[in-house]
Amino acid sequence: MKLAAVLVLTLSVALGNAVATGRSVVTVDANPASPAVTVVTADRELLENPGFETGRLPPWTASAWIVDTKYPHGGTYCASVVGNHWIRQFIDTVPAAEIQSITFWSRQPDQPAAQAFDFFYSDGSYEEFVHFPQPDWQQFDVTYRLNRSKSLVGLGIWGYSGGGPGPDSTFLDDVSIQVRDPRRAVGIVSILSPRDTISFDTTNTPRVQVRNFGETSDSLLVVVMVEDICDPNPYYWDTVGLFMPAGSTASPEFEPWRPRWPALHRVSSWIVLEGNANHDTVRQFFWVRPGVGVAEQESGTARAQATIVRGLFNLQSATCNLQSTIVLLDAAGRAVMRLRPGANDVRHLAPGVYYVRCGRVTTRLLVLR
Ligand SMILES: [Ca+2]
Repeated sequence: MKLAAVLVLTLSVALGNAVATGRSVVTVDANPASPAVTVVTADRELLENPGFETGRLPPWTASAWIVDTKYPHGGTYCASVVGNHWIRQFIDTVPAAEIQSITFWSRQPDQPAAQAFDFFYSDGSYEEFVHFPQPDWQQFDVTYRLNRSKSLVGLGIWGYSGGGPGPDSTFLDDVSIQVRDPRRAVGIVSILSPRDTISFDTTNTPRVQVRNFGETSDSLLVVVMVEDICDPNPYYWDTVGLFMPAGSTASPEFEPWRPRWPALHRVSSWIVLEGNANHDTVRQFFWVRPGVGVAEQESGTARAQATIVRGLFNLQSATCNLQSTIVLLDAAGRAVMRLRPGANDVRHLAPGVYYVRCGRVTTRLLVLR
């Protein structure tokens, strides 16, 4: 069986950061230009023991053919015969129109030689054709000989008699009848929520739009994850299972979540589908802005407090863990400057309310002239 995963992901994100002037500018393109579509196609082999690697003939049936280790094309074994005898395998009935390919490898060292092969159909008929193998292994693609208006139930291949002076030997290996399963293609078209900006003190219900672009119904899992981009540990994720008819669109909702602190966040969503090991992901940035209650936020490690500052702000280790990245946010939640432990010059800032964000702790700061 051949498995191929074709993956398409286009996402445009521009993230510029200029701190030299004391103001951070972050430009976010929140809308992915095209969906992440996961395509899984698979050709399925209808024959059993197609290369004779069980070391035995069944489920092939044959007249005089044996399994041989002398000249295998692939693996350890092939099938061989001396004389004009048949080997056949019958399969579950399959419309010939759905067959992707019928191929086999054959060689007949004693030249000149010919080889007949038969297609057996569900209406009881069969059609026989002849071709001419060479002394060395050669692959024959006989797909074009199929009668596409019928349904196939079996394949037969023959040896020969009356060639050159040597024994009338035929060797056969790696026979294959492949059908293509319906194309499976599902994609996250967009992340509907959260996007752009949400308020710190509101509850958000993540929603994504998913479409089945494929040719068959499909079952899949959709995952949504939310993270603060400065924090390596995502703090929310949820999974929804979907059954989607071909061509359908769905907008599943996920468990509601509440932001823990104001910051630039990222929401990611991907599809878990059998045959898709890569989990192609759509990502989208959004802002969590300080809400009304941000000044009163408390955490287990530090208590929110209002600090009045003139000119210099002395960042104390009691305020937060100085190993963390510490950022000063303005009232709208924009990062204004990065703070260092000790004295920070904030004389260039306009008077007003600011917030010091350190890891998961946000502290209110009042800057006066
Ligand atoms: Ca073999």
